[in-house]
Amino acid sequence: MNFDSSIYFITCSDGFSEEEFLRRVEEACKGGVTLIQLREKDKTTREYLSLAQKVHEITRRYGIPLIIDDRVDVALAVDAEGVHVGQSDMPVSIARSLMGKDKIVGATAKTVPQALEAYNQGADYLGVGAIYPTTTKVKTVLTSVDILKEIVKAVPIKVNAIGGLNKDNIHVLKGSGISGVCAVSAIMKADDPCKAAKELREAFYELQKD
Ligand code: TZP
Ligand code: MG
Repeated sequence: MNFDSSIYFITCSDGFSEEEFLRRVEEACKGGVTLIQLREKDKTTREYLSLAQKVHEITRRYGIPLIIDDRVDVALAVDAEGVHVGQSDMPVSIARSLMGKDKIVGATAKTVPQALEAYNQGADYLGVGAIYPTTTKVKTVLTSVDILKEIVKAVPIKVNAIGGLNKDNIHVLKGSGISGVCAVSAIMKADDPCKAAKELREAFYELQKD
């Protein structure tokens, strides 16, 4: 599937009512995010499924592909456009065979060998980071911009940077060859998620200029 990973918004519903969470997701869509990942760590399967259906109803209206974090079953159940797997989740090859060739399969990679393995197993894109320390709950170590650049050179698929990124710090990624930036807090926790998405978009396109 063809997709644009340039402004990849990863959600986190912690601390929001469902209504407010869905409002923020829709505002981010209005602001021009190009890809959305539903990322929930503490929900039951039923809760995850229910939220995924509601988010998919929004993203469909905006023509933005929805990626489900970790859960191939949830992705298939809501006919999401893709799934994202980390290093402790289902291997990319199995996720790919379950999702089929037309869906998007993304993977987390922090090293060149991990990136090559994910690519060889059929990943469409990689998320690489954390570039900066992040307050979004995640067990992660930092990945340098140099490693990010090596990964971009090593694989022919889209590579996105992730971790603590916002409109004011993504300039460090200039010249790295990335296809996009992933952001949770910069959009999710913004006073105005629509404006935040727009600003991140502008900053990213500024970065892409020669
Ligand atoms: N993987 C590496 S960093 C991260 C994930 C899921 C979280 C990024 O969140 P934020 O709020 O954009 O730093
Ligand atoms: Mg995961």
